[in-house]
Amino acid sequence: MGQTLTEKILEDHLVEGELEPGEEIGLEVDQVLTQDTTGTMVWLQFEAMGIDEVQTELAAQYCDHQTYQFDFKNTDDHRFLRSAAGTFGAHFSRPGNGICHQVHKEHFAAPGKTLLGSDSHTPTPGGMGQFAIGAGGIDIAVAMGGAPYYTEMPEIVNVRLEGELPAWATAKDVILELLRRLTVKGGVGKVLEYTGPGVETLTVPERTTITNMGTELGATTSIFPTDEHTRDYLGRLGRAEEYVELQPDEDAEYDDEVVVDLSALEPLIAEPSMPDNVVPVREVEGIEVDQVIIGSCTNGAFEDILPAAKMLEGRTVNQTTGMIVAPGSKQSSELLAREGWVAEMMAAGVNFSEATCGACIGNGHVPASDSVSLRTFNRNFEGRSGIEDDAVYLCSPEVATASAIAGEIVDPRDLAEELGDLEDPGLEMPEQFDASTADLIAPDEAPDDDLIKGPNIGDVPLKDPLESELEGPALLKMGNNITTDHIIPATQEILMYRSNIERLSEFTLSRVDDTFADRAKRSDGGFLVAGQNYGQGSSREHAAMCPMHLGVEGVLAQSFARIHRANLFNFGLIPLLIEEETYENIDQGDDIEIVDDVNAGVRSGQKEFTVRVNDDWEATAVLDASERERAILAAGGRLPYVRQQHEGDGAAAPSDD
Ligand code: MIC
Ligand code: SF4
Repeated sequence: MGQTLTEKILEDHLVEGELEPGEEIGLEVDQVLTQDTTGTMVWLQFEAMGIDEVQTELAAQYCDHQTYQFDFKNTDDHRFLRSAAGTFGAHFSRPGNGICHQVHKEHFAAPGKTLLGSDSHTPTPGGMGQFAIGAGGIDIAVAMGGAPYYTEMPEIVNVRLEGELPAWATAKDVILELLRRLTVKGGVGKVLEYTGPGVETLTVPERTTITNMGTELGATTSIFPTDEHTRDYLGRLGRAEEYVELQPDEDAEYDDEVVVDLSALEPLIAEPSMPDNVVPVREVEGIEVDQVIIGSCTNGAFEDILPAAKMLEGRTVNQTTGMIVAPGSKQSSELLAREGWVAEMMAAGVNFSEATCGACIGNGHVPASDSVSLRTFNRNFEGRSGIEDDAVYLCSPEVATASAIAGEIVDPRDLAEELGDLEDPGLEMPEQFDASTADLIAPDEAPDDDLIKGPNIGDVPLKDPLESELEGPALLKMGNNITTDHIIPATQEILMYRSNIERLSEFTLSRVDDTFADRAKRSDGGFLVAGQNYGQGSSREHAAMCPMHLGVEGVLAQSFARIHRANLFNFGLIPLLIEEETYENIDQGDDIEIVDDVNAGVRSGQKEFTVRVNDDWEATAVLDASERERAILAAGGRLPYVRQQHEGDGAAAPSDD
């Protein structure tokens, strides 16, 4: 039987386990990336493991999420990160140089290699044939120490692309169409592997828009084969020698198949406040638009901004609409500036931002109250833009620009008909992505060789080993699809405490119930109760670390998102699966007791635990975990576990198996 592309790359990197869906596999990690809001914990954990130097082929530290400094805290974080990159041997991308996924794509992403990143959109370079996975920070620290990355072998879905995109339909519409069909939990436990004749009609930047936003489906990763487009793109980046041909076998067998006819697509848009709320743009035409932003790691590259610039040539942005371009990388801005496009856009009424995540997580450009914001981003979770009652729509740069011109949501096909001289700008790349690398510091050029810790850099929180008796109230009952933005919001006033868990914990679940942190602190332990897909969204391990810090002992949910589930183990919180009926019958405030000896049960491989509620009724909760995950949980989390292993076998930390 032939192999899928995923199986080929995984087989090349497999150090433990078998490539059977559901089995735990250990993978060799070639590259890692981390960013500023997850990176401080990564390096503090790396330091705590006592390793002197990064062991992977390549490590890169980006400063992208929080580049507007409101006081010293984030500047301290950035200085610490520069010093950590220098001390331990990682590339350092200075604040303002761009968003990790875009800069990584430009400089380091390589077909056939594995990449692990402490950001959920790490799968972006899957569009160039890289097998890239998002994970929690401690997973990155452990991988940098040379240990394999363990995960469940996903099912492999064949996303077969047929036909060719018609005018004004874009790569963004391909992924929005998949979200419309599969929903935000449709990809959990799956790799989406793109095949079919439609693949060769898409350039690499189009493919990376699709793989980037595959994260919104909950997928482990998404990947395209490599071909002449990949070779061409690497050539333009000046890295032609890194091209490797990667294709699935013709008789490869997949676990499932989804067919998308590109020629049947039209401009689509995700309505507030979930990326799978997708409808044709024509269905929402006429809604007044207050703000338009082009940017983010999904559609913030040179190739995404240029179409907007072309559409705006000789035109202006509507007077009641503010338009911002936030480039994904400084390289993109530099190239656009050299070709004169920045000036053209400014003349049309566009404000140019520095290359940052910024507005994507409510850091600047917060929309006005009761207003509509159209963004080319990947997430529109409620409140993420920095204001609670936001109305954020997600769309392509073409739809965003057309709407900025019209001042209301408009399908560019209709605007083109009305204006008579507006043409689909298509996608154009520079001959060479030839720009300054002054903001990228290689390990052998690093100015620091010692860690610089200002007052904002706290300690890594640690938990005691798992107890035998777990009992406490249901501290909070939540619904389906609770995001990590609900658990630990990422907006400016909160983001600045990412290195200070004591302070950050005060914001835990404040978006659901602002009395939660206080109540949890005062309670002697307790549980969180949730519906389906708990913890979807980001990789931020703070969403497990902060509840742990507040004394939460476990989460009872109908299902978990992949990265958050791993983070719960990594911080010693037991993730238990409950049936819908149990979920329905538990009320907030109910007393929950796990009847069994939890520590012994977790260690011995016990799957079913009895949960007694209010000393009145009982239900079964399931711990679906590998032997390794159980050992981590019993130890009180990953760092205590790694230390235990280290002490146990005398090996250089981190021995993680
Ligand atoms: C996001 O898009 O939600 C973030 C902010 O990039 C996060 C990382 C973080 O919370 O620091 C992610 O995607 O993992
Ligand atoms: Fe940054 Fe937004 Fe991309 Fe996350 S999704 S990496 S916040 S641009």
